[in-house]
Amino acid sequence: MKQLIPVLYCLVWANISFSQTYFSEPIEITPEEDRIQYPMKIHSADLNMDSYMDIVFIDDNGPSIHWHQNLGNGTFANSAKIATFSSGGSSDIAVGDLNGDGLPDIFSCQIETSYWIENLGNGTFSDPIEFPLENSGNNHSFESAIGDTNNDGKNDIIIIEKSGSSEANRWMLFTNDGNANFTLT
Ligand SMILES: [Ca+2]
Ligand SMILES: [Ca+2]
Ligand SMILES: [Ca+2]
Repeated sequence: MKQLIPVLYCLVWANISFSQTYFSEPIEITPEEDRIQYPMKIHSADLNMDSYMDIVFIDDNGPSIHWHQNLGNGTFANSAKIATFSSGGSSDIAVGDLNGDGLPDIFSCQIETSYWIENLGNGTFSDPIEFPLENSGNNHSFESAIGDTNNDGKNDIIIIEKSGSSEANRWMLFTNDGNANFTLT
């Protein structure tokens, strides 16, 4: 057993030493002239279904949603605007197929009214479609996630609605009938 201990030690040391992951130096995605003032809430998703993961994010000055198309050679296109909202402020975005056509759509959690944006394919998107969520009083929707919570194969939406007090904060689940018709559960 005594002879085994140094061997085991070496094996553990070697495993730790050679399993580390190293990353390259940061690569600048946006040229200086393409930078926006208030970027926030970034997501990675293949929006145009070309097998390359694109980048989608919020510009809180507007507010609006933009994406960088992944050009597939380690570079990204300049940002292109997907949608602009007339009022309120953006607080979060989530990405997932909401209408069952296989194209990832975008959910935009706005402080006053929330929306989803249908992915029409080939890097084009619908106008924002109002989401059946009525914020009231001091409550505002702040965080969101898309996922199939009841395992029926249709993506649902989870929203955190914040208020001024912990008692009034709400975690809400909206189930999806598969055609982007949502019901507060
Ligand atoms: Ca892509
Ligand atoms: Ca879709
Ligand atoms: Ca579901």
